[in-house]
Amino acid sequence: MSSMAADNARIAASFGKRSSMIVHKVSPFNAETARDVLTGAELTPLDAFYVRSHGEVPAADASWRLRVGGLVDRPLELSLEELRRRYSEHTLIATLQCAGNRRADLLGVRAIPGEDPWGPGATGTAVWHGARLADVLAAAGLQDGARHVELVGADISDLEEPSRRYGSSINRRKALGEEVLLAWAMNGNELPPVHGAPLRAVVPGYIGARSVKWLDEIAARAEPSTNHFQASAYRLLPADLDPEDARPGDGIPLGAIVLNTAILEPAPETTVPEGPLHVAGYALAGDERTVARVEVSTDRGRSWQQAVVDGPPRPFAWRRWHAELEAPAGAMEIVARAWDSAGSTQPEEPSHVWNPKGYANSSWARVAVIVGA
Ligand SMILES: Nc1nc2c(c(=O)[nH]1)N[C@H]1C(S)=C(S)[C@@H](COP(=O)(O)O)O[C@H]1N2
Ligand SMILES: [Mo]
Repeated sequence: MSSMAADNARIAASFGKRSSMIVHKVSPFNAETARDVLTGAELTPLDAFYVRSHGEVPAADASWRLRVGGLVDRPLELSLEELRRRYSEHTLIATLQCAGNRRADLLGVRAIPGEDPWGPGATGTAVWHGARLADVLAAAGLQDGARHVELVGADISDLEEPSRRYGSSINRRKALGEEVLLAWAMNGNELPPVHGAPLRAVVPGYIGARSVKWLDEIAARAEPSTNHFQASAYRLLPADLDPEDARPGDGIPLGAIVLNTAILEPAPETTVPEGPLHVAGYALAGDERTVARVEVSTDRGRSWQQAVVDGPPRPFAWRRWHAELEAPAGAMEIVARAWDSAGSTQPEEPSHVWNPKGYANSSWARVAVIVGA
């Protein structure tokens, strides 16, 4: 192991992660899951689940309470024990995916200063246990004027001047969806510190940024959150706007995930033997849509072959897929695209979706390999 790889392994281990994690930043710790782990199982193991954090993991706080306020009739303050006792526990398999997933492919179009080159591993699927946000809001008495629900965490991001806690918001319709959980457990284990212990929001079908970790405040509001991560970051700016000139409120605020797929196997820029070739990946649809079909092509989309898609179609979780191709000797590009339950499919090229912060790369998955000796 090189000394850099050894350093990364040591840092990953200090956050409870295995050594194959691809570390993008040490402080705050940001790391993506290796391709072979994603192909390996429907549920991503905890020690390999990606981490995306904008500030350091806040210190555990024995006096932690969840406060629910804003436009509600009965503000609440709950310990974890009270939350678990008063509201029924629900279980859901849901995929988290960062809006920066597959940004690396956008970097080939034009530079994206200040953002890390995430590959296809800024995503993972877990079984979450928690209370429904809708049940807690019902107990608090959500007022008619509350059109948005703000979720605030205990961590501080210095991206804001003056520094402010991480926060985000979702609209009323989503907040009342039965899939949105206040989760205290992940894959049957207590929520790990780096994933938001003691409590995090899980907003299935929405970009990861809305699933606020270290959650301690919920506020019903008339307007979307003014927090940096709602008003300025995680917005799709037009391609011709310099992000330095962008003002809060510019661009399209990202909520629902945009249909996307990734090829995990074979790995890019590798040499594979001539003959039958196993291709595998995942696909994920946004909000309540499901992945209906996945196709692969080796002639740049002139003809397509159906992939075998695992599991029944269901919202909020990825569907893993695989296909067996015939690979003739020479250079080959494999592309893949998904279709969702609304009949939408994906744009062809990264340049078709390039945006100044490099979010929501929904373009065809592409992997170039050399077949043969
Ligand atoms: N409090 C807080 N919540 C947060 C973040 C953060 O930095 N602070 N990052 C968000 C982003 S951008 C993503 S993609 C997911 C990542 O969740 P994970 O680290 O558990 O995989 O958490 C979201 N929730
Ligand atoms: Mo993210």
